[in-house]
Amino acid sequence: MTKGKRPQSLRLWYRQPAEVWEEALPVGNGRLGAMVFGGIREEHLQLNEDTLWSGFPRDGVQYDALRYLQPVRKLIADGKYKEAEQLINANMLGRDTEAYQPLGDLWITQEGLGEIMHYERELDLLTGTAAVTFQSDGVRYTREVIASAPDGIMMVSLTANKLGKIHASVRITSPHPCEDEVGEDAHFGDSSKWDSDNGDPSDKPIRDFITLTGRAPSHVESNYHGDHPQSVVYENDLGMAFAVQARVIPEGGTLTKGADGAMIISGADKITVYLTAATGFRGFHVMPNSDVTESVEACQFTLDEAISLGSEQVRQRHEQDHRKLFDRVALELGGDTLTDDSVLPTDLRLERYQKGQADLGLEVLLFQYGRYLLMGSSRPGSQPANLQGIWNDRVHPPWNSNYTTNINTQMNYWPAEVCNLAECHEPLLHMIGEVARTGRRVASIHYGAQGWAAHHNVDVWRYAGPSGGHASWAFWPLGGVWLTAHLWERYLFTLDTAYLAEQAYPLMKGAAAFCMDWLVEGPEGWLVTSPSTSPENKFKTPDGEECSISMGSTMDMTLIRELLGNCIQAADLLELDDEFRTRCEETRDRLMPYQIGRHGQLQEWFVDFEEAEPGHRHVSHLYGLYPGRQIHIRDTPELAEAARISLRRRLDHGGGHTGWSCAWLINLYARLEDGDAAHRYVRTLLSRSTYPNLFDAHPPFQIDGNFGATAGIAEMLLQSRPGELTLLPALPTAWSEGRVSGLKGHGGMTVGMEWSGSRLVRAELTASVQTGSCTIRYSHPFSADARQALPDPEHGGFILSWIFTKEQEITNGHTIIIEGEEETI
Ligand code: FUC
Repeated sequence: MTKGKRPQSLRLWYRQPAEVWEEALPVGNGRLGAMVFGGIREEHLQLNEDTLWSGFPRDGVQYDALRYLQPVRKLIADGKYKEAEQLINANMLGRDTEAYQPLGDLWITQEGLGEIMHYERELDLLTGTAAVTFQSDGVRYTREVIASAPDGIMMVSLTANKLGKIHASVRITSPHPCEDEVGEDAHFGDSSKWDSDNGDPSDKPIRDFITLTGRAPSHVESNYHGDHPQSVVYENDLGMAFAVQARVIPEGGTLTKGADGAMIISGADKITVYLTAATGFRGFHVMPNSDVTESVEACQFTLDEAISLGSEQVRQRHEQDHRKLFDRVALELGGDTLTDDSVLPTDLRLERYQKGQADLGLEVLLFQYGRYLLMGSSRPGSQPANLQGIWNDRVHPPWNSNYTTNINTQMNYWPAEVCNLAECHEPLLHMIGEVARTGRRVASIHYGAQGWAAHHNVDVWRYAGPSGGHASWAFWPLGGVWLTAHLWERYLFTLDTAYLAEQAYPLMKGAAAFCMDWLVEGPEGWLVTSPSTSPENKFKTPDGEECSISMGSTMDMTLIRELLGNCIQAADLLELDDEFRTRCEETRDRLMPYQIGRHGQLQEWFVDFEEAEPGHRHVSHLYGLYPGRQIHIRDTPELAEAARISLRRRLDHGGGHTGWSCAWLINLYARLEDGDAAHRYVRTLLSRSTYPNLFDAHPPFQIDGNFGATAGIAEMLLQSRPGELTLLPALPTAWSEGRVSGLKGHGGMTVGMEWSGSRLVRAELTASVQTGSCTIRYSHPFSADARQALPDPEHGGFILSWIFTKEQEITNGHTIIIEGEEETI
């Protein structure tokens, strides 16, 4: 739909190198990541490999915990919440997760440069390339960095527009104890044989390498208060081995070994650095290899393969693979009249925006950046994106850079399906299967329950028990339940029943089995969770004490209601498990319902407690509005209104103040179909919580806000629920002109739309399913293939039901063309 129109620029660019990490530019292939600083005399790539974590598989279950479950439940039933909390804090918590680790740093020092002119560095989202260009003594130098998924490597190319001008040294360091080895001296007359597409790798002496090997910490102990004298522990023969290898291929010039583990290249026309890494990770349940040999061999193998292709082919293969995913969704806002703000460097553009200037192109950039980051940190076969995606420079990262499953990990994947990156969702879906395995023992030993349970923190070892610390965050056995929503969502987008039967349903069923055992009878015979928290929030007890523990938090009840409903539907579809299905139904009917509190708000706890922090950043009780679908402005208007009031109260008390929390607001207001409010929080996020490299700030960096923003922008343009697609449900006034293509809806729909004067002009819906029906909804009149949409007298707006048939597929390939119509009043 974008044919013939000028595409808005999709690059981040700057006129100076990054001084700090939050200014550097990320590249990633799902497994390997780098932050590119773009220094002039010294280029710095801070490196990551996604399996490099501290620790090893350790039993985390607390055999003692179950002793306290009944006493705690009794205290709660007696209204002694604070005592219950104290008992949990003392006896029912666990230990913290291990920490995601930095790998190392690649340094390329460029010698022989004079005065520098015309410096620029950029990240081109379209091609997935970070680049630096500058001029010195009449020579134009260029560096390009890519992280290639098809070839499993990173590649840095240094070129100049005059021959023999590149003098550089290359070295690798690591924050971990390590050793390096540099290949022997070599001199190359005919450099072409080092980088040809036809070369046989076995002919090439492997003397141009730097290999750095080491081991990750055997443990990183939480040290929020800085009171642990040795929180990072390296023990002999424990801890995951890793290897990083770089091979430096110059064209022309000489290559010698430097004194400090560096490789020195003089007078080259071009230098290509191929880099890869491997670790001793062998699976979440297996001791990692602490010996580096296999990791080194893996690096050598990967680099041999890539070098045999040659730099040009590697680059082409990368770009092709990158564009195959990235190009699926195009978004433009502002129409042809938009001034091209991309003539301004991104940091200055952001500053201007923060002062109140409009810049729709920057909002588009934020949207597409989220897609870029998901592609960079989560690809089939990789680990899921953690709190920092894949990019972390600290041995002791904030919150261990782990998988925080009481909002953050899930938010990372909100954009995956709707933004047409379904394969990037896979690492999360795969992780759920692994957490279900560790979580089975947790359910049984901690709670005497069947099925599986996970709490709010998970790591590469799939720790599923409660963390240490305080019950308000650590005691939340419903993390796994929330994760299973992603399995069902994947089904709704694809309608793939084989996937549902083989992967999703067994895991959903296990989580539901836990829930049904976990529920107890509460007030008025309703089934409730007990003990229960509303993630990280606290209420005031009748004695005025701040407390997190009670029963039946709205979040818990919502998640369980949703999961049981999903299981019922799945069992129906798959024609399985009659008895289990009936149990799900009977349980669901007895769950404590939503309650509306004294302010008209959606109640967060089973009693209308006073909130300890009314502006708290979590809005867990609004899960049913987004990402859940139990609360809907048309189906449950009273609950939607109560949710709106809850949201208002949170904001009036300073809520939404951090990156991810603000990003959640965009999605919630999109579901309330309040486009201007949703847009206000797009603006707030960019103005208040965004670093110069457009990374989300939850100080320091946390990637969830980037992903939440991308999902929110999509949610403003298209909403799906089973059997219904709503077009432009929350279009803000500021986005009166625009077009989007490639968004995904439930039921295998791909949606493109063009609008002008805040009204839909044309939409194109293509279904990948064979048969089925879908209601298309839009707030104004429209027609589809000469059929007029009908007014919806009950809810307002216009609807049109479409039935897909085999015959229709033959004539139009299941594409529906929709046209916006004039209002006829
Ligand atoms: C949740 C949030 C914190 C932080 C952490 C990683 O616990 O409450 O703000 O984002 O995750």
